[in-house]
Parts: sequence; structure tokens; C-alpha cells
Amino acid sequence: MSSISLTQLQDKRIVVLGLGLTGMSFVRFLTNNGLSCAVNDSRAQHPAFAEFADSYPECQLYTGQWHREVIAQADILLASPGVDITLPAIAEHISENAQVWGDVELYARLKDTPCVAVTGSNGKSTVVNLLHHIGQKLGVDTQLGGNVGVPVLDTINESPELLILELSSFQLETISSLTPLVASVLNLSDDHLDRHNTMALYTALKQGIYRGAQFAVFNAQDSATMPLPDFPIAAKNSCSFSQSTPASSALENSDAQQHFGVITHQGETYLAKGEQLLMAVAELPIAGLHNAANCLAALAIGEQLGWELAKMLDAIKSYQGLAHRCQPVASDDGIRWINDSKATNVGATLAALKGLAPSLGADQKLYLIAGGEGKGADFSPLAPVIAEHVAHVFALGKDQQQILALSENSTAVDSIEQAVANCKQRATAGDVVMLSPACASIDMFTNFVERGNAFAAAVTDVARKSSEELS
Ligand code: UMA
Ligand code: ADP
Repeated sequence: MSSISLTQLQDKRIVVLGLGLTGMSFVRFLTNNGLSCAVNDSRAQHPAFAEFADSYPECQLYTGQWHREVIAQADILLASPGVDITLPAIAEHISENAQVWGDVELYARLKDTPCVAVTGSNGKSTVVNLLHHIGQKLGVDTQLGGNVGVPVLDTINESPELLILELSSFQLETISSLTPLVASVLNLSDDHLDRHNTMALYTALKQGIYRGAQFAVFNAQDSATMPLPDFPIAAKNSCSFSQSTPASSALENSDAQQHFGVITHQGETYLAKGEQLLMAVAELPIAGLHNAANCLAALAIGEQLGWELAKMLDAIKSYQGLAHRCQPVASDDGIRWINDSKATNVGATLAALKGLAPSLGADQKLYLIAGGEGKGADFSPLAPVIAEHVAHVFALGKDQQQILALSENSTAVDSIEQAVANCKQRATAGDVVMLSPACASIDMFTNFVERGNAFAAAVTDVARKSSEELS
């Protein structure tokens, strides 16, 4: 149930921290509702600041640092996910009685839209987009929101049947009032430790998604995703999935009442519910076993929502997949160029390598382009998988040295273009070249989209140059 009304915000001193997508959505929401606020962004300058001052002259904008006196005066601090509210420059100045809310928390306090909430280290965007696709096919009025790129306050005037939320650990840090119909932690691996410091803290934040949830969907292969006793979701209300565990053993080891897994039958691998075969993995429109797990998670969530299984399976067949996630780049040289720029952590690259390896013939080679801002991660789990599957690694970016150290067969490059040109010299038809960086892109690009686009453009460019040389 919503716990505050807009009138209760009227006499409060509200300070917005960060002026990105979320910060702008806070300001739009507040000013549209006749509420005033101040904004603090710690960047010294940005073109958005002048635009902001023109559009919102009534809002005072403080920049260049965290302004302690502004923070100290706030009754309510509205934090953008990228702002670390535990930084001493912020935390030490928050007044004792002040509230610190993220955008999802403010939304949940104001409005009670039925929702599904999905988190995890990898696969979140794929699963929420797939759920949205299935929902639409089933005629459910679904709406996407959250980390997927849609600040929830921008959707608050709409009343969908179901809000499908992708939540990051940053967002979960400031959420306590959300009551999802179904909540899911898809998987947990090392990510964002430069902000959360320990895996224990990161895991605890992700587990917070189960607070107030009616149903839980967790990964039977990853025990840290199972709801902790702190979140007493009745066993009859939990359901598990996994990309390899057979149903019976998964259920033996957990409280879940149902399991979505995979079963191999007469040499073919199938998605399965319990012992019931549902659909051949080969029929899925998105490749790799990690994507089979994503489909199983979506089916498990849909089942908890009461969606009809046969219709969901039919809907999955027409799902297109998302750009920059193991996405083939067209070329006519016979090489399979794959853009997995969204692999911004070690777990994602591991999944892509392991997911792709079974499709390689004995004489086909796999080349990997990796590196960037490693966010303090431990890259060592990649070494054995690279040794087993990768012919050569091209390393770039801030944490290039750590990537080079993973394999003797590795070369330093200065740019994506240089990496692609090197791969083109080595690879022959049938080989695979994959950009799957295991790192964030911010040391060299604005975001993973720009990095993926640079890769695709470089592939097109080398193909053009080599056909010019031939003609
Ligand atoms: N800022 C400061 N000081 C800081 C940090 C940030 O002033 O120390 C300011 C920046 O200067 C900028 C603003 O805060 O003006 C940026 O805010 P933000 O980083 O919270 O980014 P938004 O534009 O609001 O986008 C956020 C999410 N970004 C992050 O969590 C980093 C987006 O997820 C999300 O789509 C959007 O809200 C809507 O919910 C992106 C992301 O990279 C995709 N998420 C991470 C991930 O998926 O790994 C968590
Ligand atoms: P997120 O929104 O959590 O970043 P995405 O669906 O955008 O997840 O996928 C990001 C990357 O993670 C992909 O490029 C792929 O390499 C990897 N990935 C996708 N699904 C999974 C999964 N279930 N387990 C591990 N890695 C995955």
C-alpha cells in the first residue's frame, strides 16, 4: 500500500543527488506536481547544467562537489543510483531525521502498481525484455521500468496491469517499500565491488529484492540467490530454475515447489518444467545456454503470475533478443563476428564463452577482445575458460595488463579498431571473433552501446577494406 501522499512532500526540503536520467526524472516529477527542490551534482561542468538552469530556473543547482550545507538541510534526499550515498562526503552530512530514497522507493511510497522485480549480476535486461514481450503477446498491459533505462517516475502517470522492473544493486540500496508480486535474483557473480567493497554486501543488497515479495524465483545452481530466512517467503510461493540441474535434484536441495530446468532426451536438450519437456533449446531465438537459463527464469516468473505456459512458449519463439548481447554482426567473410559489449563483468564473459563454445567445430577458432574498466574485479576465473576455448586474446583499456596476464596467447591493442584488424588477419571463415570485454566501457567510451557500435563499425570497415584489396 502506498505510504505517502504528494501533500506530505509539500513542506519538505528536498535535495536531488545527481543530474543524469534519474535526477532529471526526479526534477520533472517534482516540478510537474508543484514541488520544489535543489539539485547537487558533483561534476564540475556539463552541458546539461546550462540547459537545466534554463528549463528549471526555480531549482537551485549546486555543482563541482557534494555541498555539505545543502545535504545537511535536506528533509528528503532523492539519490540517483550512480551516486554512492555511503561516501563520507555525503553520509557524514545527512541529518539524523532525513529520509534517503531512490526513484523506485519514491514511486513505491506514492503508488501501488502491481509489479515484478528482477535483479542479478547478468541477464536482467534480457529477462525483463523477454517478460515484457511475453506479456504483450498474452495481451497483458505490461510496462518496463528501472535499470533497463526507464526511470520509473517517468511512468508514474500510467497505470499498467503489470510494471516489470529491472533493479540494480545501486537501486536496491535505497529501496525498502516495494512489494513485488514476484521477485527474482537471477545469478550472483563479482560486480560493482569498487562501490560495494565485498561480495557479502553486494549479495545482501541483491537479496533485498525479496523483502515484501509474494513469490520468489531463484537460481537452483546459485545458492546465494535463494531467499534468506530474513525474507520469509512461504516455500509454496517459491520456484527455481537452472540451466543444467535436473528437476528432482534441484528440488531435493531447496524449498522450491517447482523447478524449470533442462533435460537431455534422445540426444536433444529441452527446456523442462519438472519432468515435462517444453521446447528444444535449439528452437530458442537467443543463443547460448545462459540464454536458455534466461528463458527458464522468464517462464518461472510468468508461471507465478498465472500466465499460461503453452502461450508463453509460443511467445518466446518470436523474441528478437537485445542488441550488444551476443549479437551477430553481419559480414560476408564467413567469420562469425559477435558483439557482446554488454558483458561488463567477468560472469557475463564467462557465460558468453561457455555458451558459445559448444557451437564451435573442432577446427574453428575463437578470438576474444576484452578489457576496459574492471571495477576492481578478480579476473582469474576467466583464465581456465580462455585456456580451454580461446585461440588468442586482444586486450585493451584501463585494465589491459590484468587481461593480458590471463593467457600467454594475448596481445595488447590500443583500440577496438586495432583489435578487429588483428583478428581479421588471424581468423578464417568459420572462426568466431567476439567482443566480450568483462569490463565496463567508461574508460574509453560513453557507454557499452557506443563500444558495441564501434566494434560493428570496425568489422564493416575491415570487410570493406579487404574486399577493396581483392578487387
Ligand atoms: N553523479 C555525481 N557524482 C557521482 C556519481 C554520479 O554527480 O559520484 C552524477 C553524474 O554526474 C550524473 C548523474 O549523477 O549527472 C548520473 O546519475 P547515475 O549514474 O545514477 O545515472 P542515470 O543517468 O540516472 O542512470 C541510472 C542508471 N545508471 C547507473 O546506475 C550508473 C542507469 O543504469 C539506469 O538505466 C537509469 O538510472 C534509469 O533507472 C545504467 C547502468 O549502467 C544502464 N547501470 C549499472 C549496470 O547495469 O551495471 C548499475
Ligand atoms: P544485465 O542487464 O544484467 O547486464 P543483459 O541481459 O543485458 O544483463 O546481458 C548482459 C551480458 O551478460 C550479456 O552480454 C551476456 O554476455 C551475459 N549474460 C546474459 N544472460 C546471462 C546469464 N543468465 N548468466 C550469465 N551471463 C549472462
